Amino acid sequence: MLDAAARKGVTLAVTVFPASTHTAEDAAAAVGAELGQIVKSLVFVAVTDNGSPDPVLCLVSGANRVDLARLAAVTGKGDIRRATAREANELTGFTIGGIPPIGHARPLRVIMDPDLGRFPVVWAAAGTGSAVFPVPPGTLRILANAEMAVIAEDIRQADRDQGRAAAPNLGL
Ligand code: 5CA
Repeated sequence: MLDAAARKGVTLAVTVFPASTHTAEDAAAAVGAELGQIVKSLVFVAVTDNGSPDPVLCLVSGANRVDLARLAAVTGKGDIRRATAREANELTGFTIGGIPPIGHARPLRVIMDPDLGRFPVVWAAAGTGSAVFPVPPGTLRILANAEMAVIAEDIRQADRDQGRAAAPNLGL
């Protein structure tokens, strides 16, 4: 993963925590960042005609949830679902909770949630469930060769958890 960044001229500084950074909530607590500042690296698969899973990696703000209909529209793959833990491991070479946004076993199509761009720096998993690294979202997009597209549900998970309504859509 560090090699993948170095090949593009970027040096990443990994922080290893004594506590778990397995989930976005864990990582936010360990780093002292907002939940929205944590990058979730979520693997989805579309089923192809020959039956082999066609993977898509979504880099999603920790406060957001992926909307499968939006992901299907963005990718043009109608039949898309969350990868199982086993599939995610086979497709990336990493285990859930530590899947990094770059440096996978083989190249994956990557879609990035624009909400990550609201922060000067975001934190992503560095290959294990206790290691993360900070990166400006624009740099992450370049390193991951990611397409930016709205793939999250409209209501942020943080608002849902706290029973708040979504911000009104004023059509602006
Ligand atoms: N290290 C943290 C923050 S950088 C991290 O990797 N977060 S994560 O969101 O990218 O990975 C955890 C996510 O994996 C969970 O939000 C959950 O959506 C997903 N997940 C957990 N268990 C499974 C499973 N059995 N199958 C598919 N997805 C799973």
